[in-house]
Amino acid sequence: MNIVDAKVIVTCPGRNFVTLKLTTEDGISGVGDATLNGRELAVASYLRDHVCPLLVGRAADQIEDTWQYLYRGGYWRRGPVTMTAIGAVDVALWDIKAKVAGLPLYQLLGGRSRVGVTVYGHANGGSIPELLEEVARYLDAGYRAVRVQCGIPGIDSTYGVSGDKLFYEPAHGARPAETTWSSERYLRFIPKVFDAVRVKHGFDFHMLHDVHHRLTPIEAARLGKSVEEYALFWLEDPIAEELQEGFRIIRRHTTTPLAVGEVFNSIWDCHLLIAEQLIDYIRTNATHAGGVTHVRRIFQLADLHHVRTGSHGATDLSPVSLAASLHIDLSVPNFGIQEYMRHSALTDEVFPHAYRFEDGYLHPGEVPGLGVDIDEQLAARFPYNTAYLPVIRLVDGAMHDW
Ligand code: KDG
Ligand code: MG
Repeated sequence: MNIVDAKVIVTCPGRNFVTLKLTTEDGISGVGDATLNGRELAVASYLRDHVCPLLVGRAADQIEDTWQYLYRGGYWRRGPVTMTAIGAVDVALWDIKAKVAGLPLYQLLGGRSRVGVTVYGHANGGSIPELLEEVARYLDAGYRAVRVQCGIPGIDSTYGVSGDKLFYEPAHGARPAETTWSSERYLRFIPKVFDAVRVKHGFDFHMLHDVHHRLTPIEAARLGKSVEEYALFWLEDPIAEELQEGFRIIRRHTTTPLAVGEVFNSIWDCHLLIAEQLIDYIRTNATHAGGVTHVRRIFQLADLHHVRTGSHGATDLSPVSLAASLHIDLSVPNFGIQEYMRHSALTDEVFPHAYRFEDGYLHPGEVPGLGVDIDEQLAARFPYNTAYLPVIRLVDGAMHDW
């Protein structure tokens, strides 16, 4: 059963998404998410110009061989653009294989290991009182885990805090927005945020927080140590992550659990973090880290070293990506938690899907394959719209990690 068509669909139903759709000679199609926020067209071109011509005529059922062909065969390995492109092909092929089998994908990955996929929602507020109200909203809606992000006095814009409480969308405009950052102010204020949340809402739910790569290892160590009493489920991306050895410093000083990996694109970005048990949760996702095939390899390595999963699930990953994560989450033994930011109603219309939220869990559904499609006619009505992620500078004007 050969692939006869490989199509790249770029659409912007409120935000940009790139989708790869593969079709076989039997008329079965599969989809993969190829969205790389702020660099979407680079992946679209990589696929259109360099990968799609190689896929037509290949056997759709040889997933591992196709992965190796694109990874080893490209000579220039790894990197977000390459691995997102390979990931889209891989996920689309798994979608096809599961449809041919007539089974939801998780059945091909070993079957169900749990009743549902525990997800965390995103509560954010410009101030502590506003955040406390948002946390209440998530708990009332049945969430068992909530990420808390709060505005920091004296800093004009903080990661994860938005005016629109339903949808957090940091990518905007023809040039990156610029704001100012102060780690000193953040470090002074953020323990008060965790304290207020625990005082108001107690300890009977998982509380998470994303630092978004902004601290140095010793600052992160101090933060982790100073907030141990609030029992965070995890402290996410405390530092820029290129230097895996940097985590040894944090680990030496605190028992606050650490989660990293949304910007990683291969096992080589995290093998030391995992093998040395420097982290507790690995957040790689099938879209940016080479598809179901490669993410499962990372998660299996993690399982050997008591590291659990926590896949990235921001809204710049399409519903195709979320569905792929859910099938993996449901089946792997070392699942930890899944990020869940709701997509807009328009995005959900462009990507009709079978997954559903109930009682704090997401369920991928029982439809054969991923259980997600793309409405190509509707998608065509929303052309690509340039949008960059923001950048930040320190008070003295120096560039910092957003
Ligand atoms: O494109 C960047 C976003 O995916 C990222 O900023 C979201 O940090 C993020 C998260 O944890 O979802
Ligand atoms: Mg994050």
